[in-house]
Amino acid sequence: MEKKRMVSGITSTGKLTLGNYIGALKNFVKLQDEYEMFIFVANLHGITTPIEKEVLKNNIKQSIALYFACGLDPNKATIFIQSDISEHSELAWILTCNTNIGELNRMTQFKDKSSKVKANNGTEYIPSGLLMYPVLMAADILLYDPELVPVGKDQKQHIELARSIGERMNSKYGNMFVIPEEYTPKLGSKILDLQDPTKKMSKSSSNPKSYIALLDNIDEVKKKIKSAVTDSENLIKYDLENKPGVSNLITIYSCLKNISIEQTEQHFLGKDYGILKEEVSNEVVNLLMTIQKKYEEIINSNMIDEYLEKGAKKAKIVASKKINKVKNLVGLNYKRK
Ligand code: AQP
Repeated sequence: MEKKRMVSGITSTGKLTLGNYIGALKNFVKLQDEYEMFIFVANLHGITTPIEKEVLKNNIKQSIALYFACGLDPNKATIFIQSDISEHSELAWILTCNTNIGELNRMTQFKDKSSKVKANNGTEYIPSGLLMYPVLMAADILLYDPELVPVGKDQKQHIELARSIGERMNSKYGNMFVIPEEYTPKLGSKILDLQDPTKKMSKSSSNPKSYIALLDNIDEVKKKIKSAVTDSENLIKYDLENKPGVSNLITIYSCLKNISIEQTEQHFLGKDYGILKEEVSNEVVNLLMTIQKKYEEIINSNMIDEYLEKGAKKAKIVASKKINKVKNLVGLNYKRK
């Protein structure tokens, strides 16, 4: 039986976090046997807001090495760098011409991120990439005809947009794209900021204490978890609305132990926040030590280039076939009917 296809990527805006691991990478690894996976480093998305050249290069290399260190297998999944497959940008333009500005203005992430840019530098300068990036994301997806797109909660609206654009193109031009469904993990689709647990843990946060990077120094990680915001109740109970900090620690523990929230609550019954933090810390540290050991082996070898070449070749075959079909259907190839 043919495997179902999945596609996903992680933006190279910073150092990959525990949120990226639990919400994305851990699931990619789990699903790579069952699905035909296309996983890329979203470096074109990485330049949406200003970023130093050397920082970007470093983020790309680190991300790829971390994909492998976390367990993605180049013999199972097709792993590549987004900008190596020029069809992503080409399709993004064609989709842009079939998208309304109103649809993009409504995106919650655009509203959030554009208001942050304004607040940070006190000007009205908003990079147009912030508005347009969901269209590039739609292209990233539709190019590969996946049945499923694994995403965290915050990306749901963008998947909806990709579906709308795909459906619009299909009804305008004929059978162009497979319309994908989103795949959201039941648990861990939104790991929260350690200092402000009303927000998502984010790699581009200006406060390093608010996130755990997979390559963080182990002592720093312990300190970050120790100083994670909780509440004064000293009751280990999952209640996202009233106890977001504690609920976040419970979620992290459950995801890393592969147990349910109820099992975690049961485990910590009658214990205090000190114990909760200590045990969460032990789990995170064990995970990070394993990842960091593998990362060191990979980053210092020439495996990365070899694997990427292999991944890009496979991705290119699918992407070039699709872009040709799109160009023909849109009428860009004057020789084709
Ligand atoms: N905190 C999170 N909890 C669960 N899942 C998360 N993801 C990201 N943060 C969390 C999931 O990881 C995948 C790749 O996301 P991304 O890095 O491309 O973009 P993002 O969602 O915008 O993540 P960041 O860290 O907040 O990026 P920046 O700082 O650049 O804006 C997605 O599946 C995402 O849901």
